Amino acid sequence: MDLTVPVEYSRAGNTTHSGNVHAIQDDEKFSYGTAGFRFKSEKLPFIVFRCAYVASLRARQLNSAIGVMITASHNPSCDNGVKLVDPSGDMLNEQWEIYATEVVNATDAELPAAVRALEKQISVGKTQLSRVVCGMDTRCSGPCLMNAARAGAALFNVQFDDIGVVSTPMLHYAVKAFNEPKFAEPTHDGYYSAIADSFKKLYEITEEPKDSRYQPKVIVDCANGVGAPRFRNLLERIPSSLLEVEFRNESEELNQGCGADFVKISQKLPANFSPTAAEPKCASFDGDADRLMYFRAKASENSESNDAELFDGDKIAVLIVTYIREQLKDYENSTPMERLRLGIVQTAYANGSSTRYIREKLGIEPIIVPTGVKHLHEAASEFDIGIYFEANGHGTVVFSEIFDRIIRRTPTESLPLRRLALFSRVINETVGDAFADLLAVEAVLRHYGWSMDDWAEKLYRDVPNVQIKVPVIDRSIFKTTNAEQTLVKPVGIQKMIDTDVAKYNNSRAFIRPSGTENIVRVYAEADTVENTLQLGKSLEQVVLNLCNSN
Ligand code: 16G
Ligand code: ZN
Repeated sequence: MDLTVPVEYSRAGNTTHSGNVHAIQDDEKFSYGTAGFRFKSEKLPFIVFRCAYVASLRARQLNSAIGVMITASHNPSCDNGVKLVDPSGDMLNEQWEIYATEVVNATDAELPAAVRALEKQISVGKTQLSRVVCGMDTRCSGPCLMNAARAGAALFNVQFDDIGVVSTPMLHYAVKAFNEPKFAEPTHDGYYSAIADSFKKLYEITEEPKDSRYQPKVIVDCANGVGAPRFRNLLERIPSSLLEVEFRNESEELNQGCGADFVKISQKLPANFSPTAAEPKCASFDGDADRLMYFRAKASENSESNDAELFDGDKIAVLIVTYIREQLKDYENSTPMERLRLGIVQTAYANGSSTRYIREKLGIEPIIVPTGVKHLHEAASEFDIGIYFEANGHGTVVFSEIFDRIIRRTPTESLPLRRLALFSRVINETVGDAFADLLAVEAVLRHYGWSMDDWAEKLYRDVPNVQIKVPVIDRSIFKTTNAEQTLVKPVGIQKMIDTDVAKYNNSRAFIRPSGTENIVRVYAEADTVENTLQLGKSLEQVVLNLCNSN
């Protein structure tokens, strides 16, 4: 194989979309983090080139389509990133994260040897189905990085499919569709129509309660990202009498003062949403539309207050599990012997009230795993119906083959089971998907005839909580265990956290290093807003003191 790397995609000749050369020093190291490689966009051409090469090798190994997504999600527009997607639409296998890291970190001189070493470790049989499927978000560095990916896949002559500007979940969906033709057509249209048709059919067989307070209208904050054009495309297939969507934040600065991450962390209304206007039901996507956060203006005596009341990933998860359980009752009553296993997966960021509600009211013991979709997805896949959501709005439901056979493929007269089958097709089970999740939430709210007030009052109320980012020089000194809820290093800090937490009622807190930024995150919750802020501040101080003393 000819391993001639086009000079613009070598470390030394790394060329940005503006045409500048941004050489990368040999000793600069990169690692495949929670969300792939994510840096300032000028670092990325050689990384994307090498990742696409790794993707093409994996595609040959598995004789399948492998995905490459070019996005930095909710990060600022000057950043970009790349992550690889496995054939079933899941996150990349962990061993291959290591391979990708090794290949990216080789110097230009070491690259041929690194590539040959990797090729030796895998066996390649038939390759006629191998292809690299690449999508990008709306960042202006995207097209140049798409070219880098095309060049990387070309090293092996692996077929390259540029599917253009898509949300991250659309790319995951397309990869699965390329590999499993029965799943869906691997095109934008295939994705839109599969989801929209299921939504419309579900709508038809759902009778809205007589005293319904449901409103078929949502105002969507698109984070000035890919959600704006692509969700508009999807909605062309859904009559506005079923669901009316008003779009905001479509074409200004990406993720600037808006988007799901901004709303979640600041608990404020995003740009262009007003506390005084009658905007009863609002939702935010993040830049690549794999997170969804519902919100509305928080009732306040101060008409200038920009505070938002959040209906976050936990609220969405509890709403969805309530609905699924209700639909399942028919099945459980008719076949008490063969139960479908239903599970809920959360992270340490889940609001304590949601975890208590799931445990005490729904009688399900939630599984808590470390942050990052791959951990949640993996744990949820152990169930026949696995619901996973991060509080930040990333989540979905995964369904087992048993579910597929019993619920989707067995003809039935039972309305609840038909609803459940359709609901499972509104959901994008490859990964959290803001569009699919929004349609799923609307379907459930309409089913119950619920307004936002109902959603807020009929399930559980959040305990006050706060998240604080503390910049640090070296986050690697922080090591956690117990799904990131306990700090084992630096030694002694966990004791300080425990002492602080014990001062408040209904309180919980943890400190963990971010997997995506050079910061440490403090999370705290307690019985009142004041106590929560105090607890958060005092833990922030613990980190600051530690950093100052080092
Ligand atoms: C990434 C993860 C998200 C996680 C976040 C945590 C994926 C697709 N995305 O956005 O799941 O919540 O990182 O960031 O895995 P942190 O480690 O900086 O808190
Ligand atoms: Zn995202």
